[in-house]
This record gives sequence, C-alpha cells and structure tokens, in this order.
Amino acid sequence: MTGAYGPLPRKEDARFIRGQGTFIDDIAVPGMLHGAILRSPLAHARIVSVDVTAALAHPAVVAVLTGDDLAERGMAWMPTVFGDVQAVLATDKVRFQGQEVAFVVATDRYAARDALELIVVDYEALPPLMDALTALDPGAPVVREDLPGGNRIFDWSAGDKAATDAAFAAADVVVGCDMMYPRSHPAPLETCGAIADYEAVGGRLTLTVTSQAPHAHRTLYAAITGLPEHKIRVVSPDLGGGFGAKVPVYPGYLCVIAASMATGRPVKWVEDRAENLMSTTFARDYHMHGEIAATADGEILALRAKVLADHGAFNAAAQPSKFPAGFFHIFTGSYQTRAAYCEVTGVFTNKAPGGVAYSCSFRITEAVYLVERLTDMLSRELGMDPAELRMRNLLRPEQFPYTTPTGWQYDSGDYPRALRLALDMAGYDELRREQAERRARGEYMGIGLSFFTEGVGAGPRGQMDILGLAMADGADLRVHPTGKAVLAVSVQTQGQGHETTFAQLVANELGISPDDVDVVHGDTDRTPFGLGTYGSRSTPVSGAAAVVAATRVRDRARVVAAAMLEVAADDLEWLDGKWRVRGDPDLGFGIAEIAQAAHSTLELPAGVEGHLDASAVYNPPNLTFPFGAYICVTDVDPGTGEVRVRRFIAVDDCGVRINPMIVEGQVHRGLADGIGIALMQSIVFDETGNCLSGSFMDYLLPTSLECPSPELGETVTPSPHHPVGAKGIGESATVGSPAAVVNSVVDALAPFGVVHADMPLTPGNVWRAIQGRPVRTDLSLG
Ligand code: MCN
Ligand code: CUN
Repeated sequence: MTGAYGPLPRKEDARFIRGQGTFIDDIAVPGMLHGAILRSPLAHARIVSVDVTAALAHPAVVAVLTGDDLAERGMAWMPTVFGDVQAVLATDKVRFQGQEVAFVVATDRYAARDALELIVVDYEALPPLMDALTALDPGAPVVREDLPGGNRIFDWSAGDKAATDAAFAAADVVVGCDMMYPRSHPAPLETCGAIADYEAVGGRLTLTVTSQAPHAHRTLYAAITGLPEHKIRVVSPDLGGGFGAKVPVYPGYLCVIAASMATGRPVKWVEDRAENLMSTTFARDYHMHGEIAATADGEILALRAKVLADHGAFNAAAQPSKFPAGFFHIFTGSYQTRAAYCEVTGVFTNKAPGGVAYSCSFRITEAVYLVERLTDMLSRELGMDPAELRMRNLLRPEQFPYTTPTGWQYDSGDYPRALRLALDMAGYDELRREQAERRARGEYMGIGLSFFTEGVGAGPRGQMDILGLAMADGADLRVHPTGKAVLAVSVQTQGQGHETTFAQLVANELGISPDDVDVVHGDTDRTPFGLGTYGSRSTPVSGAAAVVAATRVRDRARVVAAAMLEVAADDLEWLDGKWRVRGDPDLGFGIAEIAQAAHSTLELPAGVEGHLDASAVYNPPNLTFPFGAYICVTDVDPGTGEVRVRRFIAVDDCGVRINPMIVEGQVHRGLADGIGIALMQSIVFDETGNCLSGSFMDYLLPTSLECPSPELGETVTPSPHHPVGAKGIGESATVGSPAAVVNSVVDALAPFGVVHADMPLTPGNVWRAIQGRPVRTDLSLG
C-alpha cells in the first residue's frame, strides 16, 4: 500500500522559508562565552613553546587552553571515527596547516579572535610531506612518529589476484590508465560549530553540535571526557547541509567541552569558511591505476586497480572499521566481470585529515569513476559505441541477487531498462548524428555516459561497525489517544527532508495523514540509539526501523480493534487504512479510533497491555543497491578550454520512492555536486604546505549558470529485503555524475587524440589536454 507516498511538499520548509530554522549560530545560552581556535600557519613543525600570557591579559579573555591544559584533563588526543587518534590541540608537532593549537575563550567572539594574535608560538619548521606519491620513499618526512608504520597507514586488497591475472593474460584487449580523483570538500553552506554547557553539580554536559550522528558522537564524547554517557546530551539542531562534513568529531567540539568545564560557563565556537575548507573533513584524494581486460568483441573479462590513498595527517576516514578503503572494492560496478582484484595503500601526509566524506557512499564514488572511465577507454580502443559496450556487459535482471567477484551481493536491479530509458530520453542516436555534423564543422560536442551501482544503508551488524558500534538504528513510535503520532529516530537530517518522508513512512503503515506524524530527531535524550545519517543509510536503515515500529503499532491495534468489535483478531484484515472484519469491510476502525479505545476503559483480553506505542531496532540484512544511467552532453570551446554542460539526463532507480519530489531534489543536488567536482573543484596545496583553497574564490561551487536543468527519469526495482522496497538515493548523483561529465569532455576532445584528462576539467586543464600536455589537479600551478 502506498497511500501516504507521493510528492508531498516538505513539512520543514514552513520554518525554513520563513527564516525560522534554528541553526547552531542562532542559539544563545544565557551566560555564554565564545571561543576561537589558534591554528597552525605551517603544515609541519615542531612546537617549541606556546606563550599565552599576553592573550590571558586581554580584558575580554576568560581562559586560554593549550594542548598541555587538555593533557591534564586527559583530552589532548581524541579517537577519530576510524580509530586513529588525532590531537585536539597539538602538543608535540603540528601536522597540517590549520591544525588546532590553542583555544581562546572570551566574552565575545570578536575579542576571542583578536586575542588569538596575542598568543606566541615558537615553531621549528620541518619539511612537509605534501605529495602522497613520495610518502613511502626512504627519507620522506615522517608525519606520525607516534605510530610504528611510518607514513604507511594500511595495505589492503580484495578479490582474486591469480584469477584476475589469468583473465588479463587471456584477454584480446587490455586498456589501462593512471587517474587522480582530486581532493574535494563537501563545503556545506553552514560551517561546523558547537555549544558546550557543562553543569558541574549534576555532572551533566549538554553539547549542541552540528552532527549528522548525535548518538555516535555522544559515545565518543563519553570515551574522551570520561563522563558517563547517560550524563551527556547531544543535541543536533537544524543543519545547513552536511554532505558528510558533519559526521566526524572535530577538535573544536572537544575544545568547547573542555572550556565549559574549565570556566563553568557555556561556551560556543563556530568556525568560519576558511577554517571549514582547510580543517574539516575532505574527500577523495585517490591516486588510481586501473586496467580493464576484454575480448575483441567487447566482453569485459576482468578489472584490476592499484590505489594510493592520501588520508592526511590523521586517519579520520568516516567509514565502517573493517573497510580501510571503504567500499572501493565494489569497483566492478554494474558489469559482469569474471575476476577482479584491487590493492589500496593508505598513507599519511601533512594535509588535513579525513578521506571519505562528501556524498561518497564510502569510496564507491572513486570506484564508479574508475570503472566508468575505463569502460569508455575500452570502447575507444575497440571502436565500439560506449552505450553498446555497456549494454553488452550490464548485469541482466535474472542474475539478481548477484554476487560480485569481490564479494558484494547486489539485491535487485534491471540495468538494461535504465540505460535504455536514458538513451531514449537523450535521443542518443540523434545526438551522435549531431556530434558528427558538428565535428565536420570544427565544433566539439561531447556525449558522456556513466552507469553506476551504489551500496548504501550500512550495514549488516556482523560486518559493519564504527568504533565497535554496530550500524543498527532504533525507532520509537508513540501514538497518542487521539491517534496523532510521534516518531523518534536516531538519524539526523541535514536538508534531506526526513520530517516529511519519515512521517510518510509511518502514515502509510497506519493509514493516517503525514500531518498527524511528527518526527523527532537530533537529540540523544529524546531519541533511541543509532549510528546516524551518512552513506544514504537513513531510509534503508532508520526508515526500515520506523516501518517495523509502525507495523508493530498496527499489530497492537489489531488486538484492540478485535475487542472493540467483539471478534477474534484473526477475523480482522488491514484494508485501506483500517482493521476491518473479513467479509464485512464496512465494519472496522482506523488507528485514531483504535488509539482512543486503547487508552479508554474498554476491556481488553488478558495479557494485552493497551496503548499502541512500539519501538524497533533495525539490523539491515544487506546494503541496498540503487543504480542509475546518466548521460551528459557538453560543448567544449577548444580555444579557451571552456566546457558548457548543455544537457544532463539522469535515470535513477532507488527502489520504491517515498517522496518522488524529495528524491528528485536529491538528484538535482548530486548532479550539481558532480558537475562541480568534475569541472572546478580541488583542494590544493603549494609545496610548502599552504592550502590554496581556503575560500569560495578559490574552491568553486557550481551555480545555476554551470548546471543545466536536468532531465530526470526513473525506474523502480524494489529492494527485496527492505520492508517497503526502498533504497537510498542521497548520494547517487554525486557518485554517478562526475564520470559522465569527464567522459563527455574526453569524448568532445577525441578529435585531438585525448584519451583521458584528470579532474577538475577547468578551462586551463582542458586546454592543456588539447595541447597534449599533462593536466594538473594542482590548480595552484595555473
Ligand atoms: N527518499 C525517498 N525514497 C527513497 C529514498 C529516499 O523518498 N527510495 C528520501 C528520504 O526519505 C530522504 C531523502 O530522500 O528524505 C534522502 O534519503 P536517503 O537516501 O535515505 O539519504 P539520507 O537521508 O541518509 O541522507 C544522507 C545523504 C548523504 S550521505 C549525504 S552526504 C547528503 C545527502 O544525503 N547530504 C545532504 N543529501 C543531502 N541533501 C541535503 N539537502 N543536504 C545534505 O547535507
Ligand atoms: Cu560519504 S558523505 Mo554522506 O555519507 O554523509
């Protein structure tokens, strides 16, 4: 039944469009102080001394914290979400430009900022390690002498090496390429921040913080501060976008906690844009070598990849702990390959930590880019149309559930249908004709395809955890006597519309209106435990928990309805939103009437508790595997290297759509991300370690001028294991679209003999590619 599903306008917009949202910087607590962070100007240096005397003498300054002060509280280091440790305030060394060194607390924000300049830090500069490709060279600067492995974080592999090598040896055609997925940044409109309010008498800490995962945060704060977890309340208010940046715990959050403990007053810290771009979690930074093997008639036989992953100065990759390279080993994508093998080595460098987040599906972004670029190269090598090559190799509907050579089990899909629809919508044959005509006239038009499969909704509890916490999520559903419901969930929305879609999920099960369901989230005191929002897991996991809780409410309602109707519960069936007597459907009650009766003096059978409230914890049996077919049409000016995205056709399949309008909004957003990543974004450093991308003048965001109005299509292949057949959608378009854009630009440049060009395809880089010169992800080099 899908009565409450559909394109319902978002409930939360009533406050957002009136400017009545409550974001971190809207919140003021009585008596609140303001913090500012002193950050390292150097990428790599020993700290000789930190002198805060002059800053403390500033009339508005209440306290200054250094790493040594935190060490006294046992808070100088914190575990990262991936189980490394990261300095909260550096004591021994600074390891990236922008690293936190001291925290000033003052009566106002401006004074706190001013006082930063009064702190004197004596640094002894060390040579920085900025190029991951040299990290393992003998004699390379060592970033982490606190760890035994030198700059090597991990070596990891997946797949069957021998079978893959054999398939390559037997292949007619092998194509390979080095490609770089540049370091990018999620850049949410709202930066990160927190307000800590420690109440010493009761020993209670309230932390209001920009967090996509309030419960996981709370457990971490308990571990770091030593405060008992039940005395910590984490509140995540409205978030102005997260895109992954608000998953990790950042040093600033620990600084406000320590400062509130030290001063006995609430302390707020909100970072500025430069701090956000330089020091919060980045994404990608993958140096990849990929190879694809095929028969002469275009049957893909095998794939292999070797990756060097730059994780920055601390390993803070926000991903399940058994997967040091995330889900990169899904890199066989949507095709039937017999064998695959990949090796990933992670290294430390003197850059800000992070390494996954930005609508990434745990590195599936990089994997999709790799396989989709290789597929296009193969089609060029074979002289076979890229659509035809893909159609020939796509998994067939009858192959699902499908186990990939690296061990993923895809739940469901009809890939050829999605690709056919995209080709039809694009008018593919006509586009190719137009391209040929234009080429004859010296015009450079590109048509780029990509087909992606994602795995979202982490994860089965035996396989996926963060810091030992299994990735399961709870839902509590209360139904008041009048039949109005309140759903409390562990995930937190950052703009995805959960207050609407989660209400729809419950309303659909209970036969009531979504207006009658309020969604509570973002407050650990009011919601059940769960690991939070990332990896598009809210709908697959928390949404499933909500549905299970709602079906439990419905089951309870059945017993009450039977008592009301004086029939056996078995004689009732759920039909059109009511429990009705089988064979006499006019006789029945809806949830509102049953809720009232459940709270009344109606006599219930022995053992029946009354009240309809129910809860659930959902352990997903598998990920859900959404997929899509994208086509990007570009026009490239060979004189200036400028790329114009003319059309973007996107067919997405995320199973059953709860709110198609929200789903389309998610796709629009992700396509803009992908266009930005492919054409203009890269966080870059000079060789001395200066981050050159600390503002929106340097790190460019795509606007409506660069993004055409996308043409969206859908197919619906329900997930067989999700209670309502839904798969996640939140990251699909970010994951799937960069390859389509790059494939399109490279296709446009084919007459110049260009077979590959690394992102970002800025005018300068496109021009270089045309000239046959190496393109640079390092935009600093002009
Ligand atoms: N939805 C639906 N039907 C489906 C699948 C999803 O109606 N079959 C709805 C959902 O109920 C939800 C939205 O679409 O309202 C996204 O759902 P889902 O795919 O479950 O993703 P999450 O809610 O877990 O959101 C996380 C995902 C991630 S990981 C990033 S990063 C990202 C993204 O969502 N960050 C965003 N989209 C974002 N959108 C906004 N506006 N802001 C961000 O920071
Ligand atoms: Cu990887 S960015 Mo989202 O999963 O929060």
